[in-house]
Amino acid sequence: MADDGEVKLFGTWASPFAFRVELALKLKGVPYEYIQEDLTDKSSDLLKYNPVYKKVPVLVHRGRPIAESQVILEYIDETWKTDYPLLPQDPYERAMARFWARFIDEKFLSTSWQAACSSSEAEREKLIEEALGYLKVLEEQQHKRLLGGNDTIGFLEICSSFVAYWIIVIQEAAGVDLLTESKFPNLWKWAVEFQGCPAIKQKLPLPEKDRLVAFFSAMIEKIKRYK
Ligand SMILES: N[C@@H](CCC(=O)N[C@@H](CS)C(=O)NCC(=O)O)C(=O)O
Repeated sequence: MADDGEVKLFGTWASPFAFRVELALKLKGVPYEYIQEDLTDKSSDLLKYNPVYKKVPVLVHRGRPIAESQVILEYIDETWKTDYPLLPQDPYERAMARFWARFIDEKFLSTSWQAACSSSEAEREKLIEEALGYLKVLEEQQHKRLLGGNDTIGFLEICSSFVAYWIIVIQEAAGVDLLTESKFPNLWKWAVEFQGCPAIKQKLPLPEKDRLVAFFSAMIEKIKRYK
């Protein structure tokens, strides 16, 4: 694909949100420059481009910044209309993809991360119960939509990479049990498929698990110390 103006992605290697954007750019075949941020010492460019949240990922296209991974994915899909659409063409299916992606971020992701970082046993148990409830919803209703029985990776699958991979890493780092094969066989099977999916292996391999576990263990310990 021709270079459609300058594209820069501010991210960091362990971020599930930056991974989403990088995978979308790779699937679309959009050339970009990756700027690796150190979140303990954020660059002045990151603070300039995302003054509201001061977080990665930020996509800068022709000098204009866009923050928030789901917003960025939609921008990418609308800007680079290649033969690889990320969102479904059908309006109802498109609405469903957005609905479930939002459910994953606003419900499961935030609750499971709080559970991983909680230093109070009682609070942690409560959050684990809540997160398991969200997984039950995904297990019963959602695994069929994910991957859809083929190797297509679209908006929802990209956003679901947190469930298919990062949560398995984070729960190991934090010593909590959330997504397990015995509790959620459908989701587990789908997560294994997702990790082995050729499109991911070829375009953007998932970050190495041991390295991620070590990274998140250290991060979780640090967060607990400062609570
Ligand atoms: N809702 C945001 C979440 C982004 C986010 O939490 N990024 C983390 C890295 S995984 C970050 O930059 N954290 C830095 C900070 O909180 O100071 C998205 O979807 O992009």
